[in-house]
Amino acid sequence: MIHETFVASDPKSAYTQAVEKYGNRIELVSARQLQYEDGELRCEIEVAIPKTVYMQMTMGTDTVCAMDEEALLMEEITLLKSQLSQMKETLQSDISENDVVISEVKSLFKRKGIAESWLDEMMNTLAGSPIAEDSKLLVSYLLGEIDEALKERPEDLSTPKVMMFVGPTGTGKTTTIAKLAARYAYLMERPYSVALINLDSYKVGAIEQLEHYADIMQIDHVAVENVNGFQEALEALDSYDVILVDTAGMSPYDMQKLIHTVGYVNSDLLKDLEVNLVLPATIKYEDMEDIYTNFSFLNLDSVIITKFDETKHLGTLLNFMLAYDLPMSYFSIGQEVPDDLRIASKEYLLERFIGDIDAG
Ligand SMILES: Nc1nc2c(ncn2[C@@H]2O[C@H](COP(=O)(O)OP(=O)(O)O)[C@@H](O)[C@H]2O)c(=O)[nH]1
Ligand SMILES: [Mg+2]
Repeated sequence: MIHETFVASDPKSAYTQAVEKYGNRIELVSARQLQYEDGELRCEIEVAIPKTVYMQMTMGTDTVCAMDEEALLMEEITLLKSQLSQMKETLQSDISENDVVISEVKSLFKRKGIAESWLDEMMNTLAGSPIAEDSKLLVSYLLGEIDEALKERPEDLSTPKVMMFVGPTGTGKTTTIAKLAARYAYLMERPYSVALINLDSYKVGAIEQLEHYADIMQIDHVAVENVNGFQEALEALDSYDVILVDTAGMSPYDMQKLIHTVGYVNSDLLKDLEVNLVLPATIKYEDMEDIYTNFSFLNLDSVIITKFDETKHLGTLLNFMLAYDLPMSYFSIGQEVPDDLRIASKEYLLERFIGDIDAG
C-alpha cells in the first residue's frame, strides 16, 4: 500500500479529494485537525492506496503489466481481503475471508497442473483454520502436503540385483542405463561389477547405441533376442553385482515374460529384481497415465524421471506422482553421460515447483 496525505477545511472534503484522485479502493489511515501558520484550522487525512491502483493512476497501465505476476496476485489478495472485511461490517455478509484466500491459492495451483480433486481433499479440513487466512501460509501448507505424499526410493546396492528399465521408446532408457552403468562401475565409493543386457532386437541401431556406451566405459554387455537368450545371459552373468537390462522395442507383455524368466533363474541366483519405469517430465498428463496403464502390471518398483532440463513446469509431473504413488529413484537432467543424473529428491522437485509458482 502507498500512503498519501490530503488537506482540506474539513475531513469530508479531504476524503472526497482522495476518492476523486484514486477511486474508492483507498483506506483511511488517520485524520487530524491542525492550526496552520496563517491561523486557519485545516484537516489532514492520510489514506492508504493499493499499489496497483496507485500505479494505474500515476503511471498508466503499462507499468502494471510489467509488475511481476506474483506481486500482482498478492496485491489482489490483499485488496480482496480488505474489501471483504468492509463488506462484512456494512452488510453483515457471511462470506469469510478464508474462502477468498482458499479460492485464490487453489486457482494458482490448478493453473500449475495440480488436480482440483487433490486440492479440495487437502483444503477440506481447513475451513476456519488460521492457515486459510493467509495465502502464503496456505501455499506452504500445500507444499508440505505434496512433500509428504511424494516417495523417494533410496539407492541400495547392498545385495546383487537385476535392474530392468521399461517404458516407451524415446523416454531415455538407454541413456539412463549408460549413466547408471558408469555410476555403479566408476563413480561410487567402491566400484561395483556391472553388466548390460540389451533386449533391443527390434529397433535398428539401438544395440549399437548401448554397445557404444558400454565399449567406451569398458563394461561387459550382451545382446539377446529372446527369452531363452535372456535366461542364458543371466546365468552367464551370475557373478556380477548389478545387471542392467534395456528392454527397448519390446511390448509390455514380452517384458512380463522376461520378468518371469528372472524369477525362474533367480531361484538359483539370489539376485533381487527391480523394475524401473522411465518417464519423461515433459509429457502431457494423459500420456503419463497411458504409460502407467501399459506398464504398471509389471509391478513397478520405482520411477526414473527424465528430461527435467527440457521443462520449467513440474506441476503435471507432481500431479501424476500424487495420484500414482510411485517411489522415485533417479532424475535425468540432460543428455550427457554420465554427468546428467542425480538421485531422486523431493527437495529438488519442490524447489523447482516453487520457482514455477513464484513466477506466477
Ligand atoms: N534433454 C534431455 N534429453 C534426454 C534425457 N534423457 C535422454 N535424452 C535424449 O532422449 C533421446 C532418447 O533417449 P534414449 O535413451 O535413446 O531413449 P530410449 O528409447 O528410451 O532408450 C536421446 O536423444 C537422448 O539423448 C534428458 O534427461 N534430457
Ligand atoms: Mg533405447
